[in-house]
Amino acid sequence: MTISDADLQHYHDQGYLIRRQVFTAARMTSLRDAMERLMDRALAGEVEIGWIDREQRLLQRTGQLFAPEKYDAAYAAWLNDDLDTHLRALLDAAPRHSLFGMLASGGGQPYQQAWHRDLGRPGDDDEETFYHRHHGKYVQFNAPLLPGDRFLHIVPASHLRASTVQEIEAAAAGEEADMPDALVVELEPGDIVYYDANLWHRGWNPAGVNRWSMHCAFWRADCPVMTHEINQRDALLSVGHLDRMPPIAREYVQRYLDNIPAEPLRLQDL
Ligand SMILES: O=C(O)CCC(=O)C(=O)O
Repeated sequence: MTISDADLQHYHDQGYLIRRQVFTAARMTSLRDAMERLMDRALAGEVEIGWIDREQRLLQRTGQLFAPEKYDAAYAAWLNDDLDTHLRALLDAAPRHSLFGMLASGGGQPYQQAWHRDLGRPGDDDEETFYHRHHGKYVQFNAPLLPGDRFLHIVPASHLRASTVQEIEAAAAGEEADMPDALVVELEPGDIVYYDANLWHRGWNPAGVNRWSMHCAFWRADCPVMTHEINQRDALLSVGHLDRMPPIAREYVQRYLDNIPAEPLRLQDL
């Protein structure tokens, strides 16, 4: 489960790192079972989630899986027992919770994102400085629970440089985009791709093939919680909620709660 120096070098140079077969089949089953339990609870009216097709038990992308009504011990056990080692190495610091969710598609419903950088500002004068300022302080990942996940497209090594004219045009072209040097990330259950969310990337599943991919983000503990993360605070503070978590996972959430400033800022303003 370790991240080697060569892995770190690749992650920082290329803006992404694929680790293959680092989670057991049992772990994957435990996470799929958690999703089945979430759908059971939703069908029983105990929690609200979005549906692609309720009758076929096809849930939509869902976020905030650490909130009390969506929480499942399987997520926290995964973070506690498997992910923590990777995240500490990639961030070179104690990580804090930021986003914990799952990307989902299926039922033939197309899912076609435009190329984007999550927090970026393509074309701005200080674009490159902005990326350098934040790189390494946060990490995002996709980890598929279903086979044949070919739905994340990236432009390797695009995370620390200004966008080219062709990239900005490709982003504007939406579904018609022709992105130079694009790479399809090919993943199977047990694999994970860590990436800098400012890498040019898109989710691309035009045929609406069934997809479940855990999609989570973490920041270094000393990075203050920002406006896009703040809406989870009250739910995470629910009485007794933290007590349900194993120690390391609990610390992730506690570090988030401990680092909420009086006036959260947007990342763009940090
Ligand atoms: O679908 C994916 O793998 C990428 C998702 C994404 O980039 C986003 O929601 O911003």
